[in-house]
Amino acid sequence: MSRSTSPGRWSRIIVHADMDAFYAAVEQLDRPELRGKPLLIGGTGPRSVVATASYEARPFGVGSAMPMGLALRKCPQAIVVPPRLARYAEVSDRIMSVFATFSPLVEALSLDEAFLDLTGAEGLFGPPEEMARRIKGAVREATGLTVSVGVAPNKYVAKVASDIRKPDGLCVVPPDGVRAFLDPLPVSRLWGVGKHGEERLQDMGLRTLADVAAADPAWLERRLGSMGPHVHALAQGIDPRPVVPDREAKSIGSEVTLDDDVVGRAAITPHLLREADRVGRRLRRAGLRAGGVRVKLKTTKFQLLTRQTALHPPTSSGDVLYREALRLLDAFDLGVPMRLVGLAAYDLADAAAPVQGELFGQEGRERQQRLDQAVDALRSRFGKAAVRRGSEIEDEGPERQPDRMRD
Ligand code: DCP
Ligand code: MG
Repeated sequence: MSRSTSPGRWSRIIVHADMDAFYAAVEQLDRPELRGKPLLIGGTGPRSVVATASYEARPFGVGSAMPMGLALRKCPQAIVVPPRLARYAEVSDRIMSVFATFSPLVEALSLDEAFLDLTGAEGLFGPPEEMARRIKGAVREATGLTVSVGVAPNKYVAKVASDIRKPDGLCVVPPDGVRAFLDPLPVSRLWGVGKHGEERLQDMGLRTLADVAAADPAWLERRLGSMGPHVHALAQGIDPRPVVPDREAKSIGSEVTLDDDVVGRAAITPHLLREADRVGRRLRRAGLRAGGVRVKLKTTKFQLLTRQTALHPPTSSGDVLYREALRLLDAFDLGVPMRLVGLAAYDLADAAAPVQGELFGQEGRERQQRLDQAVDALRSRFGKAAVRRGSEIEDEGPERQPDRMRD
């Protein structure tokens, strides 16, 4: 059967869906009096940062990760709303269930975004644009919220496409339109490059993706190392990575490409702590315990290094993951600069299942569980910054160390 689809043949149909101003949109949904108003979601403490800003606040130049104080100076009329993570997780579950009605291949990247592989699903949902419309409609119906959707032949292009017409965006990039779509975009649109990489590309006189695509690959590799072939492929719209469904996921991981490369143990540990906390929360939310933890580092030369260890007993505690991850750090050569720090929990099992051979230490484990639950509850009421661990406080050095609470 030859279907003459004029926009070129779709080898794959990949959708990227990303909720608009997610935390802020949920607050406006639940509290109608906040609709149409500039909102900053976050705490108000001296170290608080903005989790997200409603679209009404964004013209003032505020957004995610900005210190709250600065955001309030830029947009003094904004209403500050503390985050309610448990509620966002609940809405997220509903969104992911909607996605699951479109494809068995759904890969969630965070609470509010996912890739869907809809290759071969035209018979069910129509051509790509119709697929996107249906997904947006179904999310709106299930949650009352808007989602921006990009459809393209691969993940990278779909992700850029979902972002480009936000909010409530719908952007389809057919196979023969990929180059024209990417060409004029700035190099900041490249994936996994970070601020440093972006500056290096600028220094090399490369401003747009067309510049990168047209550059000599050997020269790119000489100047950028293994980042060269990576950016050259992306700039041409080439990205063969598959959509990996989470339900089959054998691990729960979290990682960040850092804005600034880090060297040495002391610079890496704060990132590891954050990732361990995040993975612990995700384990607890999913009702799982991990029988192993893995640390992943990527050097600035794109060399991927991993070390892992089994956990006895299995755990869902961020503290325990962090402690074991710290021990794993000893097995790395930390003298080279790193661009990515990640942590994954693997060997996952239902947290309700009994742990074999664990009679002793039960009490300590329950105490740790209660502590973790209390931290989760506080953070969902007051934001991540509300509760900090002793190890985070130590990282600041003695001059800023507050009085310790006695245990
Ligand atoms: N988030 C956060 N801290 C960040 C970035 C995001 O806590 N540095 C949270 C708040 C966001 C949610 O994750 O609402 C989703 O992140 P997005 O990057 O998708 O941002 P939004 O959904 O808020 O806005 P957009 O419409 O740009 O997607
Ligand atoms: Mg979003």
